[in-house]
Amino acid sequence: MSGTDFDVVIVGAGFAGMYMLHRLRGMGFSARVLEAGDGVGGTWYWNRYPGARCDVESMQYSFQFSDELQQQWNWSERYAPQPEILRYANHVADRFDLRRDITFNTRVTSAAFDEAADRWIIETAGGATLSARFCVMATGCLSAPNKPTIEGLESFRGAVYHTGEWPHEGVDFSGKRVGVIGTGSSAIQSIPIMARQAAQLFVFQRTPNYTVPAHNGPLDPAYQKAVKADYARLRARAKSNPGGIDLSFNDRSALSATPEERRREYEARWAEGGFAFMGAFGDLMFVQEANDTAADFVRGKIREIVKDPAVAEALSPRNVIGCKRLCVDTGYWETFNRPNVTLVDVSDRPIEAITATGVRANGRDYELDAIVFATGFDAMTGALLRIDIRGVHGQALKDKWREGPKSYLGLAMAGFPNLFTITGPGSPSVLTNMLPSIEQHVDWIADCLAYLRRQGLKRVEPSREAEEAWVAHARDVAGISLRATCSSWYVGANIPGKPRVFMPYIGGFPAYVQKCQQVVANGYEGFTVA
Ligand code: NA7
Repeated sequence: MSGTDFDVVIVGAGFAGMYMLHRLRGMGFSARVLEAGDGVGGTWYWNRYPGARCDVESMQYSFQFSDELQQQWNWSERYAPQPEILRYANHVADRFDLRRDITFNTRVTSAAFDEAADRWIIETAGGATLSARFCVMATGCLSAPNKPTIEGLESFRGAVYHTGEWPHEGVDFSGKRVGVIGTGSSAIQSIPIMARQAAQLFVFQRTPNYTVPAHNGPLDPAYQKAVKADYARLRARAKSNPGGIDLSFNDRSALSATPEERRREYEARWAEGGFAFMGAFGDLMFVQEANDTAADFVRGKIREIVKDPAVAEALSPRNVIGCKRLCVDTGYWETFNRPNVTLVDVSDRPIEAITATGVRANGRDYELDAIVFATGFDAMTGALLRIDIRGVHGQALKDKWREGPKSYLGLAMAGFPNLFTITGPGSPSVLTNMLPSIEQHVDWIADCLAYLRRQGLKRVEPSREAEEAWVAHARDVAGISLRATCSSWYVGANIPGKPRVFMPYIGGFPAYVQKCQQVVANGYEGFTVA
């Protein structure tokens, strides 16, 4: 690393950090990216578990800031697999010559605001200290793995993995007895593949989850060509939808449709595959009875597919569909028909212990050679709070966020001048297609820094009033949706002791973008600049 003083230090070299660097460089700012891994790609660098794949279609889960890039890159499948997305991230890094300003294998441990100098002092695990006028946290929403403490884990003599920290060389489960803990998206993607390899697979399920088929396959070249002929149109349609994804939405109420009309609509969307399922009716996420009709349909599918009625029953979720993040799978339910797969329901009694030879649950010992923790992440706040971030008067972010994250627009925090978060809590982030959300945040931050430079200003910080108003608004909007009603990682329920606050902004991408634009049009309304 040459030099230690920068205009901007960016933490993280995932898609957010990479694009932030590209923008800042283009504007003549000096910037340095610090990245814990030894390569770019963030989420797609770490999550190398079998079957890892993006649930947003590949033609949409990609950068749009460079038309050349989106024209020249070719995706191979409808939903891109992790290795291909990682190749794409590396291609972006090479194409825009990003690596020379990225320091790899460098984990940031602290960031403290020096009030006298209006600069951030950033320290790394390796003992380096950097200073920067601005600090941008591009640390990701799902990047701090959740590793539950289960008694006896250290005594286990077999191999232990976490889906979010998968070995780069891969894992061969051939002939092995494998236990998977968790049935979230990572588990649902990896279980069908691990089941084909392992001698025996035991799935420890605390809460059954909804998943719909992906119907993945090779990307139709004609479709790819048609999109590229007018990519802007697809991008614009996507951005006009709440999730920033081009999906077909049906505004009609599920309750105004006849049972036969509903069945037809759900069948069509089940056949189409993916998130479009939740666009079947306009009120699915707002009216419990409407949601029940979609949930019943999926439970019916589980009963049709899974041959053992007791297993089908245990796999059937009872909660609101779409409340936890809907999963998209390839052969998940079918996997439970395999003779080498056993569902272990730990919903009534948590896993009792991990022993030297396996997992003890429901009074029984399951002998295992390997345990896979598919137990998710300390979402949205975890990666930020694992860094000791201190603002004015030495206030720690973890103290400010003791009762849940507070920010203005998920972009900046009162008391933490010149610090930005990309897709931070309080922004649409994980409820949207991350790539356009990342681009929108990066562009907003870049414009803000350009504005400050033009005005000869050194400091920007949201006011407490603006922050409080945004937090209150985000909470009110969340209350309208059924999404805030269950124990999901959106509300921090998966982490013991984490405050229960609905963290992402649920008002939708278009409304959020409009608000961000209005803030700028009104001279950075809600921010104090100096
Ligand atoms: P998730 O969706 O948080 O899933 C984690 C799973 O692990 C979930 O089924 C949890 O059950 C389960 N879990 C967590 N802790 C335990 C313990 N202690 N015992 C048993 N089971 C446990 O993480 P993913 O990695 O699958 O997906 C995260 C996001 O990445 C996903 O939503 C997409 O946006 C991409 P629970 O439901 O909490 O009862």
